[in-house]
Amino acid sequence: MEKSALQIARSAYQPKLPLGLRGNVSIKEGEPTQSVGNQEEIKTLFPNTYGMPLVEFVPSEEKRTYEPMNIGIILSGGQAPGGHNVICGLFDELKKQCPENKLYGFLMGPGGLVDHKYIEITAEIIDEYRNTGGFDMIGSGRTKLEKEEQFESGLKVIRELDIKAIVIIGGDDSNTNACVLAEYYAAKQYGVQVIGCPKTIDGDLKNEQIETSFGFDTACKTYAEVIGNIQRDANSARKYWHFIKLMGRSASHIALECALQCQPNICIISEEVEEKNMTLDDIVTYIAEVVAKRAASGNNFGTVLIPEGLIEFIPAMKKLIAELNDLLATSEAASVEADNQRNWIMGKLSAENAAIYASLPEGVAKQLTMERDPHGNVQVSLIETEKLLSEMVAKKLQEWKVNGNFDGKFAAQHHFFGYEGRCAAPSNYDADYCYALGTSAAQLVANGKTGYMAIVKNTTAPAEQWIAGGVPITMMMNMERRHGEMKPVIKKALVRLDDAPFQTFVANREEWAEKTCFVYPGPIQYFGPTEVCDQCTITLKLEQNK
Ligand code: FBP
Repeated sequence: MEKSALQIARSAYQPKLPLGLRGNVSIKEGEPTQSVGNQEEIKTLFPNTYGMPLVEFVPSEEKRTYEPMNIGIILSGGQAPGGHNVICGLFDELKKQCPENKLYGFLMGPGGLVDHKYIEITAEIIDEYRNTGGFDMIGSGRTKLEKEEQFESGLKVIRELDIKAIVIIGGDDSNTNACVLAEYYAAKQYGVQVIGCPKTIDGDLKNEQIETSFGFDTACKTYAEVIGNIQRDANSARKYWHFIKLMGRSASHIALECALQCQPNICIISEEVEEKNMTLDDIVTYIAEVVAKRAASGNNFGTVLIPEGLIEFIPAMKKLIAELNDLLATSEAASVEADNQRNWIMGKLSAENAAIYASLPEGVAKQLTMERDPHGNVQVSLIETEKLLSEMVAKKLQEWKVNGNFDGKFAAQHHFFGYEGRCAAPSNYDADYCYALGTSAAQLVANGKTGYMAIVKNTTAPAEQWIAGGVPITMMMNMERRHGEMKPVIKKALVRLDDAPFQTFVANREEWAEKTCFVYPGPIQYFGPTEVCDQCTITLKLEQNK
C-alpha cells in the first residue's frame, strides 16, 4: 500500500498507555454490581453474567506468566476512528503475554463469525494499520448477532481455531448482543468468553462507567475543522447561509460538540425539540427570526447546524414516521407502483399525518418512505433535512418580505458531514484511548472475564493517569420496548438538557446567533505541544467539570 509522508510518520506514533497497563499488570476487583434498571428481570435473563464486580488494572511488582490463547475480533456497525488501534492494542498485549498467542479477525462484521470468514491478523498486517482510520483491516457490517443458530454456528469456527474469547467492537446494540452471546456461552458452559468495546462516532454509548465512545473525538474534530472553514468563507463572502447537517443517527452529541467548538449562529438540538414539543414550523420560525435579526444589522450570512436525527424528534413527524413504518411493512405497499406511491400513501394515512405528509417537499416525503435499515430504522443519513429547513425558511422569509417584516437577502448552501468524519485518522486522544481499550480487552480475557466491556476512565487527565479496567455489561442494562417487545438493552445516552454541555450552549447561543462569534478550530494536529494535540472534546471536559 502506497503511503503519504504523514501516514509514514504517523504509523510510528506509539500510543500512550495508562500506568496501570504499562508493565506488569494485576487486577483489582470491586463490589458486586446491579443493573441500572429492572434489576430482577435483568438478573433472571442473565443468571451467569449478572452482578459481577467492576475491575481495574493496576501496576504490579510481580511478573506474571500467561497461558497461551487465541482471540477473535469483530468490528460491528458504522466505522469510527480508532478501531484499528483497538486491534493493535489487543495484538501487542497478546504477543507481550505470550508470543505464540494468535489473533483472528472475523471479516465484514458479526456475519464473519457466523459464516466462518476470517483471517489471522499478523504483525505485518498490524504494522500496516497502526494509527490509521477506517475499519478496512477486516471490514465491518451490521448483521445482528442475536439468534441461537448464529451462536452455534460461531462456536464451530471458534472450536476450529481454538479461540478462547471473542472481542466485539460496537455500539449499544452490538454490546447488548455481545452480552447475550456471553450469557449463552456461559450457560452452555462452552468456556468461550465474550468482551465488548465501546465504539460509535455518535457519542451515545456513555454512562457512569464509559466516559465516551471511541471515534466521537476525531469525528467531531474533523467536522469542526470543515465547519470552521465554511464559517471563515461565510464571513469573507458575506452572502450565504450555510445549512450543515451532521451525523448522529439519534442523539445530537456531535452537533452540540461542533457548536461548542465552532460557535455557529444556530444549532438545533433534537432532544430540546422533543422536550419542548416543537413543530417543524417552530424550528423554521426560530431560524427565520435569527436570519431576519442578522439581516437587520447587515449580516446576510451565517451557519446553521442540524443533527441528522432531528426529523424523528419532532413529535408530529415521529407519529408520521411510525404510521409510515406500519404502512410500508404491509404486503400491499410492496405492490404499489413507484409513480403512484405518494397518492397511495396519502390515501392510507390518518388525516392528521396525511396533512403533514402533504406539506413536505416531494423529495423529503419520498426520502421518508425509503428502505429501512436492518434494525427497522429510517435511514436518517439519507433524509435531506438541511434542504427541507432552508426551503421552508426561504418560504417564510418571502412571506415576511411581502408583509414588510424582512428586507434582507437569503441565499442558502447545503452540506452534509457524516461519512467524511467516520474514517479520519484518529486524533491522539482516540489513538491512545483505543489502544488502551484493546490492551484492557486482552487483560480481561487473560483474567478469565466474560460479559464485560473494556473501559478507560479519567481521560481528561494525561494518559498515564488514565484508569483502565472493565465493566459488566449487565450493569449498564435496563428493559426497553423495541419493535413492540420488552428487551434488555444498554441505555442509549441522549443529550441531557440539564447537563453542562447543553447548558453552556444555552448560555451562549443568543450571542452567537446575533453577533458573529465564529471559531475556526483548524485541522487535527498529530505532532506538537500537548495543549494542541492531546485535548479531549469540550463535551467531555464539561461533563467531568474540567
Ligand atoms: P454506529 O452507531 O453503528 O456506530 O453508526 C453510526 C452512524 O455513523 C450514524 O451516525 C449514521 O446515521 C449511520 O451510522 C449511518 O449508517 P450507514 O453506515 O449504514 O449508512
